[in-house]
Amino acid sequence: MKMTFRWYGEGDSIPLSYIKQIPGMTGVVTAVYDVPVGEVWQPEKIARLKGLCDKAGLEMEVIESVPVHEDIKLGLPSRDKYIKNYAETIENLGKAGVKCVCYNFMPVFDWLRTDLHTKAPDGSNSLSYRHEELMRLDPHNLHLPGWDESYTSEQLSSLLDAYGGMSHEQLFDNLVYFLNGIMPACEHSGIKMAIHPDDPPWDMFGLPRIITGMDSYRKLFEAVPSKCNGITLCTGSLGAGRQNDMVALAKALAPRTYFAHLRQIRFEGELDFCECGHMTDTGSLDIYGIVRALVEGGFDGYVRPDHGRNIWGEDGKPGYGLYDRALGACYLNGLFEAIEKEPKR
Ligand code: DNO
Repeated sequence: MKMTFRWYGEGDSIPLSYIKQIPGMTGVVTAVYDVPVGEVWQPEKIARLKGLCDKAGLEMEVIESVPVHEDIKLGLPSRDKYIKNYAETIENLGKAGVKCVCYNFMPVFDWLRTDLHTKAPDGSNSLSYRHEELMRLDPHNLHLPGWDESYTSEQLSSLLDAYGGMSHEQLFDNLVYFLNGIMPACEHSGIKMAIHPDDPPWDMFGLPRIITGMDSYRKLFEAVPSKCNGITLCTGSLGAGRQNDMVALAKALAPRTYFAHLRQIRFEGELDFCECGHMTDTGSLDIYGIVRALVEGGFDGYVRPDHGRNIWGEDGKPGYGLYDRALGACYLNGLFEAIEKEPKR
């Protein structure tokens, strides 16, 4: 296992030198942010980013994300051009030593929350989701921090129309078409793709979502058996679906899990949840059990602490402040060390 930390590039308020000071930190998970979605990431841009990481003594082996152009998800004729570009980006990343690429296949929107600063009694604040509030939001005017948006506000409405009536099967077929198109580049450059689950794992605003639980993964691996087709196990995303037994999922999926986003949530209603610190005792997911299941399942990928709270007066990017994620990394490192050092049972 390699512990990593998400870093939003030079625009991030958290310097690499601070990340390096977190015990056990091997590298950062980052991206080239100034290339429009769908265009090739040129070697110079990648090299610049890697140079900054090298200088800070941190590896850059995971990219989150190379965003997928909406035309690919929509299955438009123009997708072939974008798939070709994506494959070229993969080749360029492989040459720079990248080993794993995280991406998602959610139509239009990435992760969704209804409040970015829900206050806890201890004065900290975190992200939360209330389904009724979401239903009241206007999808035509929605942006959240950290999204890799491939559209402008003006394009959003026509994009929502373009998806009108798209079935889960169509979207899934478009995902398979995309993966088949890039697998040769992945195999050639030694890059493992790690699809991020839909967050939360249910349909939104009438848009289909297809990476929501065990059945999705069974279908996905059957359709694209290459070992370069793997997953990002995001406990907070999948775990928001109460039907998902996260410990069982972690165990079953460990060999195809190349990247793990480990975080805690607390259920507050059938579909409602609030994010909280990483420890098992603070929320509804068995983080200890999940880590144990990963280790016992043979997981040997990258881990990052996921969304943290804002604590100690920090006013960080929602979910991505320094302090609580650093605490999360230490907690997770402790769990991994303890479980990995147990004599084999
Ligand atoms: C949210 C993140 C997601 C993730 C993308 C991957 O905090 O986990 O935005 O980076 O879905 O493509």
